[in-house]
Amino acid sequence: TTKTIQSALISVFSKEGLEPIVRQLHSQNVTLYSTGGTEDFIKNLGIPVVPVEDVTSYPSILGGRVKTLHPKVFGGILNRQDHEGDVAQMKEYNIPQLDLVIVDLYPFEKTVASGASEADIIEKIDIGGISLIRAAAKNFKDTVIVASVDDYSLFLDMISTQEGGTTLENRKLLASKAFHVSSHYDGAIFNYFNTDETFYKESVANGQVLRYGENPHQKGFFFGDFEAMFTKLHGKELSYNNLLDVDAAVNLINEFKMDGPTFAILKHNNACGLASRDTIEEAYNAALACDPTSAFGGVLISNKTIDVATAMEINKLFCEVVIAPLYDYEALAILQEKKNRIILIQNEVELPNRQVRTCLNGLLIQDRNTITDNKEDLKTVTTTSPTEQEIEDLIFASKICKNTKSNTIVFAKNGTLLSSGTGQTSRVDALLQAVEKAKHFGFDLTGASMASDAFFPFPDCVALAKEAGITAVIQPGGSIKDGLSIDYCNENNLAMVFTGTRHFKH
Ligand code: 93A
Repeated sequence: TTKTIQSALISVFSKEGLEPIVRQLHSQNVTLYSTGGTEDFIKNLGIPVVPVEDVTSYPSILGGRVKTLHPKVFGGILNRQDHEGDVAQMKEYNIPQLDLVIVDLYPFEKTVASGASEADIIEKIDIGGISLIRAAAKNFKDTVIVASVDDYSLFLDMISTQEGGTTLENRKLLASKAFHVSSHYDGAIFNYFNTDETFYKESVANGQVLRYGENPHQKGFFFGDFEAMFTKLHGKELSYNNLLDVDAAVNLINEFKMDGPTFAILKHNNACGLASRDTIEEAYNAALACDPTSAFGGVLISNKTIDVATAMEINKLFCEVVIAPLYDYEALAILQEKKNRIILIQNEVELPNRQVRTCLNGLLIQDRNTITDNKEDLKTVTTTSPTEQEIEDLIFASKICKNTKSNTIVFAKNGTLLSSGTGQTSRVDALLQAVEKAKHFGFDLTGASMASDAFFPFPDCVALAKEAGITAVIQPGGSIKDGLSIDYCNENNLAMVFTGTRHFKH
């Protein structure tokens, strides 16, 4: 069933596209009510129109800020026609029925974009219009709302095919479009008010203010419970970059929780040294030897208590942060000799299961990568099987690989990271970088193992690895060209295992 329209309130900022609607409504004998500018426009078309002032018995006041905000207007829109009390009050207060509301809001966004002054922008916050839209949309059972020029043709189609009337379905659809307009409009106003300054003021209240962000010209905050994860024993305030490195370090060392003494050195969130040995001092020295150049100013992390001997070795190096589960009393005294060095105890606290980062104008959320490759997951795909030592080294290399920026290739031998290629745009580049680094720091890759965070798209990686002296390879597998890499390995006595788990990290 359609409901005919007998009266309409029209209040539009832009008069564009309005003429055909007004003419159509006039031809249907609809009584038109209107505000100042719109009223003039309709009058100029030679169509009769009632000024809204005649309804309210009030002029437009406060420079137009209050023109439709009146019980006689809102009563006409919000009354329920099947409600006895409403019907009685409409009579009692002499409120005219308003069946249709057409609004085009003050152009708030356009005014902001034009670079207008704050006063001009504030004046373009439509109050009456948005209220008309919300009221008419709320009462869609009885009232039709056209809240945007974009809906003019839809509305005209509706009434011209239904003898000037609308169905309940029509009105509900227009109401939903109207709330879209109003929510977008208020969203734009919120965005205007929610400047960086208000954002940062809120952040100061809730987060930890950092000296700056990634660079000195960027502000930075940390939201989290640092004290739950670490006991800070010494040193300056942690910076934004320190926190990122500490995060990378903790994720990395957690892979070696169950292993013997293991020490890692990180720079720019990647391991530049990592080794497992019988003592933590030996592990530290082996980790440092991997790339002593990068280790300068790095973040150091140990999976075991740091003793005096290790502390004395560490003291020879300039490093930003040292993290360990515990420190021998005298070892701590030694490490504290450097005033700024940050010394942290890593408490036994699980990291959250979800990872969040901004992306475009929203967020990306994902589960933490909790899969650590282990012996049981390995599937040998070559005729040559890896030796027991190689299996150890493959797992060892894979744990480092998982915690290094993609694309990455890791070379390891006897529980030592020999070199890696990190954050390269091609896997071959990562491999070549790793080969070069190993050469540069005097490592012989003969008999070493190689880990790759993702599959090899072509057999070039295994060929280059073989040339460098690699004898065992670990990778997820899953390329359509896996067969070519496997064939190459078989022809050249390389052992290769598949894990089935990709370890991208970006
Ligand atoms: O300043 S307002 O927020 N106060 C009002 O009471 C009011 N009523 C309608 N702006 C108000 N309007 C807006 O005026 C409408 O949303 C429309 O954008 C404009 C139409 O004014 P005119 O018909 O005088 O050109």
